[in-house]
This record gives sequence, C-alpha cells and structure tokens, in this order.
Amino acid sequence: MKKRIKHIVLGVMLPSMMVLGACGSNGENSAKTGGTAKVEGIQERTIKAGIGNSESHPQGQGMNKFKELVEEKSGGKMKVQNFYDASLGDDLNMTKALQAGTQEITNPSTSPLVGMIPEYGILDFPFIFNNEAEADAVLDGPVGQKLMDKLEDHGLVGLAYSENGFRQLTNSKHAVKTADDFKGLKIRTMQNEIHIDAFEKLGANPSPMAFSEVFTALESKTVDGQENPLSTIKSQKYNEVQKHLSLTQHVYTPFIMLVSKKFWDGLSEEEQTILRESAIEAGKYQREVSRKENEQAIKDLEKAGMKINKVSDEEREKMKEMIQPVTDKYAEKIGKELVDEMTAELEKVRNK
Ligand code: TK8
Repeated sequence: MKKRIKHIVLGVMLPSMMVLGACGSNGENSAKTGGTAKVEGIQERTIKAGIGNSESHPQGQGMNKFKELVEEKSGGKMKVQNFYDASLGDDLNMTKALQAGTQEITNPSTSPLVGMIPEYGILDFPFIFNNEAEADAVLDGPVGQKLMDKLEDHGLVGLAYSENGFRQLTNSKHAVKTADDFKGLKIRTMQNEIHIDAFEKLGANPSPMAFSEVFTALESKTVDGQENPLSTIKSQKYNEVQKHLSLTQHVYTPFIMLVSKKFWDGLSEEEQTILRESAIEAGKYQREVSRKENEQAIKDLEKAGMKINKVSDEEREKMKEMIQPVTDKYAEKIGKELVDEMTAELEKVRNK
C-alpha cells in the first residue's frame, strides 16, 4: 500500500519538476524554438553541471575552467554550479537527466553513449589511436562533428570534446604482461558492448558497471580488475585495492561536453556562443592538464606501491589481432562510410 502511494505522489511531482528544470533558472525562456533562440542578451542563470570524477582529477579541473570562462564571458550573469564524484549520478543517469531537462550539463565518457548512438562506437575500437594527437585530429575534425550532430535527435547538444585518455589495466591477481595473461580475470568494463566483447575475446570475464560502483567492487573482490587512465587510477585510489598495473594502453576514451537540448533551445544565441566557446577553450586546457597528470600519476602510483608492468608492442599487437573480429563486427554494424572516413583522417595525421 505504502509503495503505491509513493508512486502516485511521484507521478504527480515528476512532470512538473521536469518542466521547471527545462527552463533552467529562468521560467520565461521555456519556449521550444527548434534551435533558433527567441530570447536575446544574457539572462541570470544557474547551470547545473555534473561529472563522475573528483574535483582534483583533470576532468574536475576542466570543469572548473569551464565555469570560470562562462562566468567571465557572461559578466557573472551565467553561473555554473559544478557537482563532482557522481553526486548527481553516473554518466548514463546524468545523460538521461539532460534529456528530461532536469540537469543542464554533463561531461560523460563517450563510451556509455554507444547504447543510444551506435556510431560513437568507432571511438571505442581498441588500439585505433596510437597517440593523443591522432585522437585530437579525429575528434576535432569532421568525424567528431558528425558524431556530435547525432546528439540532437536524442535531446542533447554536444559542445566540445576533452580527454579521459588511454586506458590501462589494473588487477589484484597477477601481473599482466602478455595477451594470454588476461585469461580468467574478472574485469569491470564501462557499459559498452564493444568493450565487453573485446575483453571476452582476450579470455577475460567482463563485468559492465557504472563508474561510482567500481572502488567497492574492487575492494570486495566482486571483480579482480578494472581499466582506466592513470589519472583516474590515482584519483580514485584504486592502488589501495589493486596491486598490478599494466600499461596496456588498449583503448582511448574521450569526454564530451553535453547540454540538455531543452535548456539549450531556451537560450539566446549570445548565451549559446558563450557556452560553446567556453567548452572548446576549457577542453583544450583540460587535455593539457590530463597529459601532464598522466605523467605524474605513474610516478605517484609506483611510489604508492603498485607493481607496474610494461607491455611490449609485440604483445599489444597480439591483443589487437585477438580483438580484430570484434572491431570488424562493429565496423560493419556502424557502417563502412564513417569508419573509412575515420581511417582516412588517421592516415592524414600519420603522414604529416
Ligand atoms: C566518469 C567516467 C569514467 C570512465 C569509467 O564518469 O566509467 O570508467 O572512465 O571516467 O566517465
């Protein structure tokens, strides 16, 4: 009986909450204008932005830069309120909140978006990028833009990419130096079918899970390992519950600055420009911070007692071959055209 009452109350409250959220802090600007903003100038607004990582992580530092830029460019009228550590929810919940219009901004990894927009999967192909410059070229070029354009149909607007980074494997069981060493390890993956299939091909036992649950899952040994960039391994203190760190560098993950389309459509062009420019500028700054932090993090993790294993190019090549059928399967599913475009883009950077 109690449960039923709760449902009825929620059912009444939710729609009105969503309408309120969709207007941001300014109730007048709720009109949906199909992209062409009706309002002019800059209004007083409070913009809620949530991320999964901590404030000290490069992602948190990037969001602080974004806040600073938006406030500066709007003469203090547009205020960004940052929420860290998944306190507003994990990537997928926050993305849904943007679609509902109850949260204005989030900065997820692109990987969990693949369930909704399969094309983002091209970025999840293991070993597709050799270095950060290649990732930047694809993301900041026409392929990155094409992917962003797909968001609008899903109630989202993409402003800029930044960097989560190259992912490295940690685990509590044994050193992973070769492709065979993955066998039998239970590994937490992001909620992404390409990642899941790839780890299966390596003989591991993948367990998809939201980010905020990872530390506890490692601590309680529900899983043996996880994979994330060095900056995250350090800031989440995974070293406290994981002994081995392998520099597998098996896949790159971008972050993307997303805005609720319901909120976006109520903004003036001037306000939209402020948000877009700030996100692009903050994204550049964030990438620099991320790259410096990864260099520092490996030293700190070693000092903290992690056993660090290098992985030879030869072994990484073996892993790539084992995973190739997965890449081929999703390349076909996503469509040859986009995959070829990315390949051509990569060729261009490689021949520079
Ligand atoms: C943070 C996540 C995280 C990602 C993951 O919200 O889930 O492992 O690497 O950075 O996006």
